[in-house]
Formats: sequence, C-alpha cells, structure tokens
Amino acid sequence: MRIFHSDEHRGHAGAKEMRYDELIPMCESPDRIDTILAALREQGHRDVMQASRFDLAPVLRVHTPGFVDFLQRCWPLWEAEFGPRGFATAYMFGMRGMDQVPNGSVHSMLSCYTFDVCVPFVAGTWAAIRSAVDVTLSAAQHVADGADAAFALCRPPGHHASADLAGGYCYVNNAAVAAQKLLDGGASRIAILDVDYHHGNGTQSIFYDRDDVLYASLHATPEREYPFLLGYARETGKGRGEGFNFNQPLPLGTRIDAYRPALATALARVRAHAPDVLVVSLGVDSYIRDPVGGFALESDDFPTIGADIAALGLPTLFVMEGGYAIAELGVNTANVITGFAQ
Ligand code: SP5
Ligand code: ZN
Repeated sequence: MRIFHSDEHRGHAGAKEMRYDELIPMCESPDRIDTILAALREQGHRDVMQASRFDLAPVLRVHTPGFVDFLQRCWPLWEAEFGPRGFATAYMFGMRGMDQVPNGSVHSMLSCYTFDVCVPFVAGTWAAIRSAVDVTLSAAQHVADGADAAFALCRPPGHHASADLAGGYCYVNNAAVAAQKLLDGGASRIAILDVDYHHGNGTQSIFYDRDDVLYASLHATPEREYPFLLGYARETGKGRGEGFNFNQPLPLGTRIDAYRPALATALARVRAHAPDVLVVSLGVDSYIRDPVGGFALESDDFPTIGADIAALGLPTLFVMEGGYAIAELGVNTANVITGFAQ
C-alpha cells in the first residue's frame, strides 16, 4: 500500500494541553508521524511518498470561507497582539444567548470558530493543517486513479472538526475533504468508517443530512467520554441523510471480543451502502495504554481490524486520526495497515 506523508507538519508543535491540575506537552505531537513511519518501514512497507501540493478549493467544499480564513490568520493576529509567545487559544466560547459573529479581534474568532481548549495555534499550525490536506488529497487521488488502497499519514487529525468549528486537536476535517473530493471527481457514494476511540462529531455533522456519504463510527460512549455531547446511537441522520449515520457507542474498557462484533455490524452497513470508496478514519487511541483513550485493545488486535476491513474488498483510503501511546503507536498503526494488506 502506498503511504503519503509530508514534513510540513513539524512546525505544529510546542503547545500545551490541560490535564487535571497542570499544563502538559500536547499528546498530538510531531513524533507521532516519525514513529508510525519507522514501524511501517519495519513491517516492510517501502512505498512511501511525499504529498503533492493542492489548492484550497477542496477544503472550501467542506468548510466555510470565514473558518478557513480564521485558520490562516489566527496565529499572525495573535502574534501581532502578544508577540511570538505561547500559543493562541480561546478564553471563552460563543454559547447560548451570545452573538456568534466574529469581529476583527482574534479572541472573538477563537470564541466562534473553536469549541474546546485542545486546538492551540502556533507559528507552524497553518502550514501543518495545509500539509495534512495535501497528504490526504494525494492519497485520495491515488485511490481515484485505481489503486486498491492508500494511507494518508497526516497530522493534525481531522474528525472532530466541522464545517466551521475546530476542536479536539482537529482543524480541517481531512477525511471529509477527501470524501467530497472523490464525489466531485465522479464517485456516487462514499462510506466513512471511523475507528478512532472518540466519536467523530465533525464528520458526522458535515454529512448528517446527506445520503451520498455514510458515516459509521465505533467509539467510547459520550456518557463517559469526550466529546460528551454527540455520538449517541439515536443520531441516525436527518432529511435525506436519515439512515446514513450509524453510531455504535461502546463502554470504557472495551476489549477486542466486544469490539470485533461491533466492527462487523458497522462493516455490514458499509457494504450495504455499496460505496465507490471506503474512507477509514484510522485512530488507534483504542489501545489499552493510550494516555487519552479508555478502551483495552492490544497491539495484536490491530491486524485483525485491518483484515476485517480488507474483507469488504473495497477501494480504501486510510486517513490518520488519533493515537497517542508513543511507545506503541507506530506498531499499532502499522499493524492495521499490514493486516489490511495481507
Ligand atoms: C483526534 C483525537 O483523538 N482527538 C482527541 C481529543 C481528546 N481531547 C480530550 C482529552 C481528554 C483527556 N482525558 C484524559 C483521560 C485519561 N485517561
Ligand atoms: Zn481520538
């Protein structure tokens, strides 16, 4: 399987996130890509390519112009106010009863265009966001050109980002941009299978009223886990999209014995949709020792997940999402890819 990546993610680094009573280095860090690339090579995957540059038109098919403008201007505006210190983040959020119309202040933009405290901006953030799109669209193009599969090894991840909100380490929804690009390139139907530990609230919301993109997700129940407010089984789509959103919330501590039947149910829904391309939002934060996750999958479980997905026999685009247990992240991710490819 051809693997696409870019070096331009590296500047998105150095920010911190809140954990209990302290600020810790962000779990979503550049070394994630390095360890995954090393493990892929170790497992014999040698077809590794740098991404090509794409323009922003495919991003604007999914995200609003005001939001994309904010992503580009956030750090420069912040730096103009505070100098090159720290990282840009919201002080408050536009909530019920408040205007949600940004003005010229970067703080109002952060309030209207981010929904949590896990999307910091530093000098290299926009270049990294753009590189993740390039990686994903390069891989999507490879599948559109007839490849059986491709892996977009991108960061930052995307599945928490909606049309006009960033959150949960996610800025642009890479998988959604790829899905829309494939449709614009002639595909009739796309399925997005999201196996990240967290619910992909952004992807769900982008396609919620559409019947051309099936969204199927396995994730920790929102009653116990981030993003808390979305991801229930009762969310089945609306209008034309009714029946094209499929959530399977699972309990904390879920092991492969319960995970695999849930995956089989999701894969049956994917098969019934008969997509031209399957997009897999590939998070491995379902691993037992993941510092952000709370499932109990073991490293040896991940090849099985890859093989189960491969059994569909669909052209498949893997897009990297979460996974933060740095010591095992590479092996776990490569295990899915190797399990799929065998
Ligand atoms: C793409 C992705 O995986 N984003 C995840 C964003 C999660 N942000 C919330 C972090 C909450 C941390 N909870 C600590 C749990 C310790 N087991
Ligand atoms: Zn996640």
